[in-house]
Amino acid sequence: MRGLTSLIFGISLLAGCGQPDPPPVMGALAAFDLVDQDGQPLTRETLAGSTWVVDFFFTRCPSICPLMTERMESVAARWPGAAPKFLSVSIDPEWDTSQRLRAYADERNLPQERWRFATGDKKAIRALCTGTFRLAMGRGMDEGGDILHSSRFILVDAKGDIRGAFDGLDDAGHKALDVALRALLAEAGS
Ligand SMILES: [Cu+2]
Repeated sequence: MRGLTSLIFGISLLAGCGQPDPPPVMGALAAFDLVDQDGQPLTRETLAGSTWVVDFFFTRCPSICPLMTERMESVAARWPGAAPKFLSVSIDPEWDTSQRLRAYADERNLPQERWRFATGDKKAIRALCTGTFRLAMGRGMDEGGDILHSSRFILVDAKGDIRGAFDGLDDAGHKALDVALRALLAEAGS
């Protein structure tokens, strides 16, 4: 009886201690076939089993990408260890070969053991960006060398479900991302 009482007490304590609800499922990853900075295949299956923070960028971006990469690095610093993992997909794949992505990550000393960079067929990248993640992606480069893209960081869980989209350049976005990540990693038990 005392065991039951303490069990009930324990459950109500858990319910009251403010662990936020896990973020709702917003969609699921469709299959894709890309290549990473090491020239290795990167597919939906590569992502399975881990929680990922995903963004779209390009290495020669004259505007927000340098800051997005810095802010992504700050997420990695706030979440040291194995989880989450990070994926940055180039929207300029003709320029951003695996070698250029690797050089970009090397130059910035980014934690590549948990951060993948992806390139590949432009149509496949467009499908992933605008179809699966519902993010904007410009059709061409403007005279300033910029290509329209989103500053959002997308959260993908270990099952390949999309669990949130956060402004990667905004402090409030990062706070919300951290809350969602905490709930998601508790749910995943990792
Ligand atoms: Cu950019």
